Amino acid sequence: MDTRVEPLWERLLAGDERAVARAITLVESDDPRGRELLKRARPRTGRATVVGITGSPGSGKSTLTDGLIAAARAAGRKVGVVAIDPTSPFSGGAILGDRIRMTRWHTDSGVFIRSMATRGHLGGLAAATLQAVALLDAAGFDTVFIETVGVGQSEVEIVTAADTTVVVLTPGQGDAVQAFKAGIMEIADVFCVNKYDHPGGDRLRREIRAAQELGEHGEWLAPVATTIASQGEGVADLVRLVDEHRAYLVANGGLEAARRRRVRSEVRSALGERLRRELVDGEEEAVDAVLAGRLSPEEVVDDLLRDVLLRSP
Ligand SMILES: Nc1nc2c(ncn2[C@@H]2O[C@H](COP(=O)(O)OP(=O)(O)OP(=O)(O)O)[C@@H](O)[C@H]2O)c(=O)[nH]1
Ligand SMILES: [Mg+2]
Repeated sequence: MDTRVEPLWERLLAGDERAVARAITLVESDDPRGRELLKRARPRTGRATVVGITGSPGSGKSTLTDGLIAAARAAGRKVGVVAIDPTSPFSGGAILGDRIRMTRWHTDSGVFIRSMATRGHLGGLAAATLQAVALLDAAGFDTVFIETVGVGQSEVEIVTAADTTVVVLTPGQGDAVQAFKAGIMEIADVFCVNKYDHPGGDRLRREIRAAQELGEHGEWLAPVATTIASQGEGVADLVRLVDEHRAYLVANGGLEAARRRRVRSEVRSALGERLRRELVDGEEEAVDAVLAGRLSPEEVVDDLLRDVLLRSP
């Protein structure tokens, strides 16, 4: 076992991008070699700055990320990007927009970009994503961006596991209200009103402020950047606000908390997925038992859980 991962491990530690790509694939498919690499990588994590970027489809997340990559590169940092591609139930494939908008970095060995489909993660999407982040961290990537459309429990779980979460909103879609309802306001460390060239940007900014005054917040009140990402406008300001949040975390012991959240998300996602997989086997039988009046749903759940425990290694 060890002999098989050894060369890959060495290359991973040296920051070799192809080794990182291979390791992530092994982890995604729940391969024992992936597990071994992760185990070795774990003690070497905790250095990277992890920034989550979330917002509705087409709000400009990738364009903004592109600008954030440029700033990080200018500061001499190595950058990893993990973009979650919502897998369309119709096309069955991943949307390639994320990659396309960041192609200019493909020749830069200091930038690693990976798209992950939302489907087909045996260990859970949040777990697989955060494990990819851990591998990048161990491989010496200084900043890791996670881009994700802010819908669905596992996506929110992923993005709240970042050190700093940027919520991207755009004018003219009643977005502040929607975001408020979807509980996305609370996860923002920094807001970004993108497409500020569109009408209604100022109004959206005011709506965010108003919503913040109503809601609860701790010491840190998420600031609002206004950007025209496609023209690079305001991106420097966004970078500054993200850096300020980082400095705030450093000064308040918040990085430890973020790291803890990250590992918790990973464990929770992996546990949920494992249980779901194990339970699915006995599900139909359980439904039959309830339908036939032999057992109550609660009794069926007790039985299923007992079976899982008996089977677990
Ligand atoms: N007018 C205007 N267009 C923008 C701005 N920022 C991005 N765009 C455009 O909006 C479109 C979507 O941008 P992306 O960066 O791909 O958005 P995204 O949120 O990553 O999209 P998904 O990953 O598909 O959810 C592209 O055509 C961008 O060029 C902006 O500030 N103003
Ligand atoms: Mg995108």
